Amino acid sequence: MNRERDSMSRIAYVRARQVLDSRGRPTVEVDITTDQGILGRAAVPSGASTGTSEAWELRDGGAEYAGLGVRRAVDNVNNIIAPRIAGSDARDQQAIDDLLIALDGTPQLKSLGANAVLGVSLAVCRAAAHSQHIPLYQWISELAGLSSLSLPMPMINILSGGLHAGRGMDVQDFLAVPASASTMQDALVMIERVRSAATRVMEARGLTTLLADEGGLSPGLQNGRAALELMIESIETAGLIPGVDVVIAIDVAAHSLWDAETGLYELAREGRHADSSEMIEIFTSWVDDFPVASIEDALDEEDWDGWRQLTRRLGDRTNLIGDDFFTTNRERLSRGIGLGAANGVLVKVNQNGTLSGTLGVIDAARSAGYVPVISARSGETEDSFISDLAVGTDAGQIKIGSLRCSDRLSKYNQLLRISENASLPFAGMRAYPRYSTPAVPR
Ligand code: 2PG
Ligand code: MG
Repeated sequence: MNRERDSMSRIAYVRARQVLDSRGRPTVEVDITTDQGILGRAAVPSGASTGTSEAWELRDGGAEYAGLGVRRAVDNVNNIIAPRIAGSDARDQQAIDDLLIALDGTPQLKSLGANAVLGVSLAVCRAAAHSQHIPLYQWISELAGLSSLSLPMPMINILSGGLHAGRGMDVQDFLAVPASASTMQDALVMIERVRSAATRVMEARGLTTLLADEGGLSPGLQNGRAALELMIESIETAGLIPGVDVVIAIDVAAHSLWDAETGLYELAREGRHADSSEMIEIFTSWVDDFPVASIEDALDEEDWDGWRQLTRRLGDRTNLIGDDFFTTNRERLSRGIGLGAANGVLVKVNQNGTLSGTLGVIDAARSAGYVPVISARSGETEDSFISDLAVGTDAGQIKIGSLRCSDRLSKYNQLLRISENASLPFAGMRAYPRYSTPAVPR
């Protein structure tokens, strides 16, 4: 390593500020500048349906922004973290992440705030990539120790309910996966057809076409079956074949349905409660009757036994993804793997708190045969880091939101830019080994 390269990656300045996310809520943005004036900037996302074990978002309390300000986290970056990492080489991602965790000293990063820590961790990574004049995804792949990269298959929100749409439906998201797409461009063309068709179908039925937090539609339907039928009708109206061209993914976000007092899932729109085994029956009937290739957070984050039963029942037919269930946390994932609970993991950088920790979770998932899905949060910014993360880790899948709103499109557009590198293959349905296309299309 020569001296010039050395100083190019040396951190000179660290500066955090409070900016606003896609819900108009404060979040942390961090600038890292190297000795040679190269800038790495990153902004931190934020969830609405959050898992209890997520790394800790430090909020100010008080009156401004209803207590959601992040000035304390910003101060922690500027006053505590900055002097400790100034002079470090931005390419030493693992060492810097380790230092951040040690500086915080709590398991959930409660003292500095995971929003402070993550902002620095991601900005360091970008500064290192820029200072070496290589694409961010390439630098991430080097950090992850991978040589094969790919463009991920997207799962794209069409209909939303739960905490993303005023609880208009019990289930949080119904997403479309463009199964027959052979390129990233193809994938987006197909899903935009489905998204527009859904709008037309809903208008014709007199349903509201107002947007949910991630740009999906929020029809406010009474049960999951009605939403699945609307998905099928939208795919067909788009001139595509359900189960062949487009398959369905679901994010139940069951933690927000769980009533800890009764130990039951509250399906408020249906006007009933269900226990774990009744929930599993419901999902089995959906998988039997519709081309459902992936179900996320089908059960509550502490319903370990339910998850095991669910995986026994459906794990060889569909992807079962843990979001709040695993919270991008190595210990929770290892416990799930040990129990045979789920077969995939949602990966959210802010649930973990550092980039290195996130890469460790992806690696652990892959070693156990669990499929990773790199995911945005419902509160996002223009930062497109996760697009490069999905490519650089060869994750095979990404979940960003609908093809609406610039906070979502910044990430799809970054995937389009990355796809100009013709040497990168499109992952296609590689991450859905359990799904089999029906012999006779519906
Ligand atoms: C999820 C995410 C993204 P949130 O539940 O998977 O859809 O939502 O960021 O609100 O947790
Ligand atoms: Mg989820």
